[in-house]
Amino acid sequence: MYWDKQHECMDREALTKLQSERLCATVKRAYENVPAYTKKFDEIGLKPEDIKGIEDLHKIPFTVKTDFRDNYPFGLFATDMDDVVRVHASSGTTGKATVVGYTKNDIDCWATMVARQLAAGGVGSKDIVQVAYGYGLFTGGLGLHYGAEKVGATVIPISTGNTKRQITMLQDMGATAIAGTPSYILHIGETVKEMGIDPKTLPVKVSIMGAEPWTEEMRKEIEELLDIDALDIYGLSEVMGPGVSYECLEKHGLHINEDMLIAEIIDPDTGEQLPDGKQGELVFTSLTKEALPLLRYRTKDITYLDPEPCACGRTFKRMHRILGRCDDMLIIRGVNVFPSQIETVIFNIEGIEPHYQIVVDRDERRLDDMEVWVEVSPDVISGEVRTLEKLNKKITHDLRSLLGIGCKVKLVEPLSIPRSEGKSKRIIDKREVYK
Ligand code: DLL
Repeated sequence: MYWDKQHECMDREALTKLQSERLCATVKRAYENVPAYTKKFDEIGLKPEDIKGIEDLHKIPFTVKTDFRDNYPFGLFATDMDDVVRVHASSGTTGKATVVGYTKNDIDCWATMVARQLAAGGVGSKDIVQVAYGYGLFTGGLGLHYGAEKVGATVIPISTGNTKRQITMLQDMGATAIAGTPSYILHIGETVKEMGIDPKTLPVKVSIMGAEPWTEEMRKEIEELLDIDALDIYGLSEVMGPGVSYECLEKHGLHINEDMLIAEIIDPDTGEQLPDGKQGELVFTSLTKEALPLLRYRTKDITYLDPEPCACGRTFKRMHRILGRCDDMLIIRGVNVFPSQIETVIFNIEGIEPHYQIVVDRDERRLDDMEVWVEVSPDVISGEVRTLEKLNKKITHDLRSLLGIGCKVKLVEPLSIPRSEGKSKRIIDKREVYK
């Protein structure tokens, strides 16, 4: 099932022409309205007129996450705030969030992206979609919500958490599709099993899952537990939110919404463009975004592109599921966490040595569990237990308020965290999420 066959199955020549036209308009808009882009272009003597089509893309300087921090909160917006109807935010690398904005038209384009995903999973106006992504500054909840409304489905905006209630809703309201992070849907599936419910009695037939890395093994498990098709949806706030690319029922890579975005793969070390099929860092340029035009945004996600047409008939290039990151960002229960954020908290607290380690695993419910080990100074460790407890509470509290998720803190003796001679090993991730 297609939502927008005209674009999703466009021939390559027409698509390239459309991309080139839209690229020129985007470059002009960014250069004329966003001082950060004017500066980037002027510094290398590049004029918007020098960009005549996608063949000139490589001339454009990259945009990176720190550009958001440097222009916090609205400095990268290309429209008046009068035209911005929504903002979302995701984690920055330190204390400041990455803020993104949308005009009415941007929201409509985004909903179209998600509608394409839903239709590709067989979801239409007769369906009921339970949205179990978080609603709020995170783009997951509202992103799926607007896409589901666009296809005319009935939305259950339940948000995340309260698993038993999720299952009751699935039973009582008869949702035919569910959207959420793969680890959460897996947890729902396992709870269904524990409760002795036969998945065949649930009308749900498909799940739309993303926001964090997952594996083919997880797909099989979820499909068996809930007797459904499990599809991968990719996206990031800076570029739009969920729906940047989407899987069809062939389950063979994610179609990139190429009429609204240009995807490139680059060598993360040299910045050189790499040919289709070669693994590297994924980079996006927006083609329709009004509030926040983005030129060559480096996602830090690693994958490769497949230009072969898919058996489903869509011509949009596919990206392989995300294979890793070229930075140290972790995704814990769908929330992006940078070790530098943890460092910001820890280094601002007295009585602590500048040594820490982050240990990530899955708990008995298969949900992510993060523990931060922090070295305390010799006088604190030999002091009163009460002082240690207070310190632990303070770190736990400060981490929760900066990261937006809870984690356990373990205070350890001075010198107990291994010192390394090169790059310190800050993260021990036992989850094996990239395969
Ligand atoms: O996670 C948007 C989203 C919401 C996507 C719901 C899909 C579903 P951010 O919070 O900005 O946005 O995080 C973006 O999450 O750069 C990837 O590293 C990771 N990510 C997102 N989707 C996938 C996926 C949302 N399907 C960051 N597979 C991205 C692997 C994913 N990683």
